[in-house]
Amino acid sequence: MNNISQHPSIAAIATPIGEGGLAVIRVSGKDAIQKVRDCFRGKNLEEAGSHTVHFGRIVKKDGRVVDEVLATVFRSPKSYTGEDTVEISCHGGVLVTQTVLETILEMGIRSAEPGEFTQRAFLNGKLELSQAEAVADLIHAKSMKAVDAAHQQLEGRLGEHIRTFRQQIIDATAMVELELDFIEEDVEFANKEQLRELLISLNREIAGLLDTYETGRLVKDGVKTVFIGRPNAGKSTLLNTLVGTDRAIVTHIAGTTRDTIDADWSYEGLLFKLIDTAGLRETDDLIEAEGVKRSQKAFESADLVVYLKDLSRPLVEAECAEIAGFQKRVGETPFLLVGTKLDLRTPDSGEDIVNHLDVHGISHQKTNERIRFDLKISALKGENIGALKKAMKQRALDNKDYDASSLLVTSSRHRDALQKARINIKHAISALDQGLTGDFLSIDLRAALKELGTITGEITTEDLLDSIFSRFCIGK
Ligand SMILES: Nc1nc2c(ncn2[C@@H]2O[C@H](COP(=O)(O)OP(=O)(O)OP(=O)(O)O)[C@@H](O)[C@H]2O)c(=O)[nH]1
Ligand SMILES: [Mg+2]
Repeated sequence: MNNISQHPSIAAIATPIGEGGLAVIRVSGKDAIQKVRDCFRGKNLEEAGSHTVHFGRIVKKDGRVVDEVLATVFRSPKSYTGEDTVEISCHGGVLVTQTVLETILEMGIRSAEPGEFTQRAFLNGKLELSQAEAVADLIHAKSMKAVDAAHQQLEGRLGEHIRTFRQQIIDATAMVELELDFIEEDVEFANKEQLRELLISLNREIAGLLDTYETGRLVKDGVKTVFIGRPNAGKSTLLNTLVGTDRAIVTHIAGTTRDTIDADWSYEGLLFKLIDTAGLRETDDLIEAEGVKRSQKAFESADLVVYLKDLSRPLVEAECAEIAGFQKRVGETPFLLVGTKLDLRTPDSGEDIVNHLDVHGISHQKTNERIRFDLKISALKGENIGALKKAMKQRALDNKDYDASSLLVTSSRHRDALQKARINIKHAISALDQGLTGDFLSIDLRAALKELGTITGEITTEDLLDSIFSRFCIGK
């Protein structure tokens, strides 16, 4: 590592604030080892080798012992940040930990900003930007699938793809620009057909990566799943059944749930952010009316909508229209129509609505598939709950599942950059097809190169780095 720069030292508590067996304080920077040595009674840390651990005491300037600790020394460049680093493991009390940190700060070290250690690691070339972002994703991961996706990115697999794309564009740009240099001589260096093939294949590969984003986003953030339906349909009962606790109040009274209720639930490694809502109905009750408004709002931002219809009640035309309305409004959003209280089903619950309406002379066209249930369940008896879980996952991921080794684009920042790069490549292809001169091609190719460079961090701005690293916790 030859591009390491050591900045003024920073320190922060790297473990969560709270009582625990141990806490870790991280100190990194050009005089980190010397400054910690000044408040450490034990081995002279300035003489300690890299990756060695030393028992000692942290002592205030007035000689008061703060705690017995273990200090691990990492010497530049072999540390997380690339700088000289000391990690101090102390007893995990809130006050003890804070006093150890304070003592270190009193030696003339400043507190680290959120993500500053990782930012230094990036600036010192220890991590690419997409890898640094994966560190935050890993910390925030709430499901095993999110952990897997973060690991793939942390291992640099996204970076590898991006570097390959960039290299191909650099080669293409070089061909085009070389030709421009010799424009007077009418020399053709770039084989147009070869160049076109290269750009088309790049376009396809970027599109392939972009295709993983929808799944990647759901894997990383969780599937926002909204249960809607009429009062008493069994929405809260289903939420409680899935999460396995009495999270939401359930009663036989219609209109029990007034506000939206959230609960996290994982299925086969995928996080679902379940949202139970107030049953939909016209009401004069101010509180309930506000609840119904919130149900609608939750519905609008859902990744998966589950409409619950009580099978113990006859289907009325108004609900039939309501279901059709929802199916229309969800558009592309995955939707499941689920019949509930299967154990209490009545013959005219809507299951056979097509036939039922036929008897009354209403045309097939109007009712066609409007009330075809995806599933019928009894949350109370546990009937078909396994099938529902499976259907929720399949519908949310559009039947696409990925294993732990799949590379997924999980960040909207990366998606945006890939989309822009792709647009530039498409422009370059049409410039080629229209027989435009190389300088047009070169502009498009360079723009694509720049977009891809922002993913790995070859191209950055201060604002971009600030917005990325402010997502981190202090001490990371
Ligand atoms: N027999 C039977 N009863 C059920 C089932 N699911 C829910 N119930 C009952 O139906 C009633 C209403 O259930 P809730 O879960 O509160 O219904 P909800 O859709 O949340 O109702 P609101 O909050 O009023 O919108 C309760 O008495 C539940 O015990 C089921 O599968 N079978
Ligand atoms: Mg409820």
